[in-house]
Amino acid sequence: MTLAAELKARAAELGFLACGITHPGPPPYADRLDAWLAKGYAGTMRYLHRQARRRKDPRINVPEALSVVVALENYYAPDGADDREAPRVAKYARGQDYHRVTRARLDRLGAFLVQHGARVAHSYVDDGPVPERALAYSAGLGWIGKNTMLIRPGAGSFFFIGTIFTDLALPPDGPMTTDHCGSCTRCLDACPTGALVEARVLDATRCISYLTIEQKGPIPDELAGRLDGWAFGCDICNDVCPWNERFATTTTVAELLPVRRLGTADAATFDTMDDDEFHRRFAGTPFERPGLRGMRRNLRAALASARPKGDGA
Ligand code: B12
Ligand code: SF4
Ligand code: SF4
Repeated sequence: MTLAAELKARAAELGFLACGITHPGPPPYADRLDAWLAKGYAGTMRYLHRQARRRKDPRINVPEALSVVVALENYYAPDGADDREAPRVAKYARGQDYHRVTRARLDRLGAFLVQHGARVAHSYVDDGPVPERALAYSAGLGWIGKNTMLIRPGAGSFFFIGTIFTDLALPPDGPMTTDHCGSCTRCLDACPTGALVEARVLDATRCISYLTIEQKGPIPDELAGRLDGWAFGCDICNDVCPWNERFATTTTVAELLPVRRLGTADAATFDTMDDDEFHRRFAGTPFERPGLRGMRRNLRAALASARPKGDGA
């Protein structure tokens, strides 16, 4: 077996959904990032402007790197009845923190590379200036859907993308050039805030995920009424995708199974909670990012925007 084949077998053994290899040089479609930033679609995520040079040439992050190993980590578990009621939490945030869980598993894959002669095996998962979808695309792991997600045939898109930059020269996989969206426009039609302004272009400043997690200020009135009950993140453009409906299967990673949801009672609880209690209850969870003030804002807006039960929501 070649080293690349052994590596992919090791990734499967560790429970990763798929693993591919690409090179760390500039991806040919880096101009899409410039166009997106120029339109102001990053909103207050200024770090995306600051990191643009590194995202357009990921090798700058780890100059010794000759290859990037990309691994997909399934986080899917089906919604229970409570998950469909406001206040809703996106699936990716219901389990333990993936920055820790997935990073630790990537490091185990990195250890395999070191055992086979690598001196460098640096892993990232949503914690560095790394264009993760672009690298996963180049590594042949899926195509970029009209909802901007990396989608994998036979698997869907409910996974995290992790990368390992290594100084081993591994044979790169080719990109998947076929567009499997065809004439489907379900995600574009379903987005309640019109954030998918055209196929494969997302205006983050309109996206519920950005409004409830990334930005600090009040949610603009025009959009607050359209949250459809979401209090943290949003899964709509993934949930409606036929590739997820058909192929999403429950994760085998126990730590990513759901442990976190918000009951309706939490709206009042957040209003009366102080910072100490918030920290005690939610330290180390994704809710730390918006913080207590952000979660108060989100809960109020989510409940106010929820459709009445039985309204097909
Ligand atoms: C900023 C960010 C956001 C922003 C903006 C999202 C966006 N679509 O740009 C907000 C807060 C809205 C967001 C939301 C979500 N996010 Co987010 N996010 C990121 C982050 C940190 C950077 C993304 C970025 O650079 N965006 C700018 C655009 C221009 O870049 P891009 O989408 O990556 O597109 C590149 C390539 O896809 C390629 N490309 C684009 N179109 C095309 C078309 C063709 C034909 C080709 C060849 C290439 C190509 O070029 C682009 C430039 O490099 C990444 C992690 C990372 N380090 O990359 C996670 C990441 C993209 N997010 C992720 C997730 C899970 C989510 C949510 C599902 C969470 C949730 N449930 O609320 C939603 C999904 C919303 C959506 N439809 O995208 C995952 C996506 C996994 C996947 N299967 O694709 C990532 C990779 C994190 C991770 N490590 O797993 N996110
Ligand atoms: S995550 Fe929700 S708000 Fe954002 S683009 Fe998808 S459907 Fe629209
Ligand atoms: S819902 Fe349809 S158009 Fe949107 S990403 Fe999925 S297959 Fe593509």
